[in-house]
Amino acid sequence: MEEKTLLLIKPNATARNKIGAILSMVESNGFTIEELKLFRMNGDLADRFYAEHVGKDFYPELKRFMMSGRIVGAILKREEAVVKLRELVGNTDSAKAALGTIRSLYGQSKGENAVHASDSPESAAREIALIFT
Ligand code: IDP
Ligand code: MG
Repeated sequence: MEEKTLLLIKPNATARNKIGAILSMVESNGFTIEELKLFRMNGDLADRFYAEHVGKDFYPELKRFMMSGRIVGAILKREEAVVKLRELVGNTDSAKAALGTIRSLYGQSKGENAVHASDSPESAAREIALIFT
């Protein structure tokens, strides 16, 4: 079934001019870009977007990182979009991400891992509503 998911290109990847390369990978892998947005995340949006992580030991670092620069948001569409994008993105920790995945190519660490991808259709709907209001 055709499905939507949310991709965020995080500040470490936009700062390194990898927006085009990452969007190109996504399009080459069968995703259609339905909507696209370049923006900055403020603290309030970070807390709402990452509600499940607020209070964890790494959250202050994550929040600082996500507020540190430009972010690209993309609504992507294809069959099984959520699972297929998570596969293309790879493991959270860039060092553990499989060869050829976005995080293996453009991530620098577990925190600065180049992209976000929704982890379920429900998360995708919630996150799309937060970013594309
Ligand atoms: P995911 O992005 O692969 O779904 P989550 O566990 O949901 O991974 O974590 C959300 C984001 O928080 C990660 O993408 C990463 O940027 C950051 N993060 C997760 N764990 C750590 C950590 O141990 N140290 C620093 N940052 C982390
Ligand atoms: Mg997650």
